[in-house]
Amino acid sequence: MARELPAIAPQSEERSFAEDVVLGLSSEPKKLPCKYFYDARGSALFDRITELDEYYPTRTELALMRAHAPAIAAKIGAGALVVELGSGSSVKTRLLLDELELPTGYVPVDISAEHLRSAASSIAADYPGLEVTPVAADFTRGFAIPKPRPSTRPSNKQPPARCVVYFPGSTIGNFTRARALELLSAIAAFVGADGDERPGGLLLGFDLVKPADMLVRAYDDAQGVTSAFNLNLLTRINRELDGDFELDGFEHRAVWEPGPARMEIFIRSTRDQLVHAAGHSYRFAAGEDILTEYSHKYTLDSIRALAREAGFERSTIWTDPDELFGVGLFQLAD
Ligand code: SAH
Ligand code: AVI
Repeated sequence: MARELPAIAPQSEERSFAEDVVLGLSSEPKKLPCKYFYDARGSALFDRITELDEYYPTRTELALMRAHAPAIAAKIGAGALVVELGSGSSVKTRLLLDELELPTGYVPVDISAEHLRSAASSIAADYPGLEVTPVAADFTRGFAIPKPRPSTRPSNKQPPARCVVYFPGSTIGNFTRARALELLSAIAAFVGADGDERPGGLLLGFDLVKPADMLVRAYDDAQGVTSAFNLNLLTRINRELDGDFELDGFEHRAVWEPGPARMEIFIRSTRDQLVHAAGHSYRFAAGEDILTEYSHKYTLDSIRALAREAGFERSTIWTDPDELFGVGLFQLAD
């Protein structure tokens, strides 16, 4: 039986890139969905962000995985099917795969198809016994994952003992709390599907609330890599939707909003201008923003409450000594 992650976007929201751009740039205030950052160049720029001194999340999460992957793997148990949402370069995954006992398969899911294929090939080459089945999809729209192929390995003749969704990188932070709850609830249903020996779980990487100056530096780095990542969205619109954005008329902006506990990322127009894309025109006033991304930060209590509300009854959380970042294993009751 193929297993399906139900869509969290209602049918009416299943819009194309062109439709989202027309809608977002015609609305007041202007906005664009952050999932469109990730064309081939966007994925490469994100990888550069992960290496910046200012961008603490990746190195902190990697250190947490290095320290705790054995304990995480022991809690997950043998024969797990690992489904990773927003797998990107699948770097952290290796630390998990190195420790898991006879995983049944690895299913990386990412919207950035080219980047996904190259990361999946590299994992398949380095883990020869593991069945790697990349799925190029928008994970908010629901997708089916192929049934693991029976192999000659005795462990693979059985259905997976349990399914674990790996969702690292604090990508959960890019969703509002309401959307995060919908996504986590869909994941809880997905890992609790009938037919497994035991219910599975969610291994989640989430970013923690911290002083504003550290957050702003992480999203507005000195080398301007995050700025290039943000403005690449305009380059993508120019290329794919026949746009005429002049990049020197726009700038990157990153703001911490303590109320909703999130970074808000904008592209600001530096002058009055008229821009065309996807067959429509859009007027920008000097100083007018396009909201391109939210990056929500959690507390240990707020992430536990979110997971519990989504249906995960058991939680184990690991954090670094400075409590910059968290990795949580959220499980359904046996
Ligand atoms: N997991 C990696 C990458 C995080 S960057 C890490 O921890 O470093 C976010 C990743 O999610 C990118 O690879 C991007 O292409 C992917 N992504 C973002 N929105 C997505 C969506 N709606 N559906 C599928 N993939 C998405
Ligand atoms: C992928 N996501 C979790 C990153 C974040 O930190 O919100 C994307 C990012 N945006 C700017 N820098 C990094």
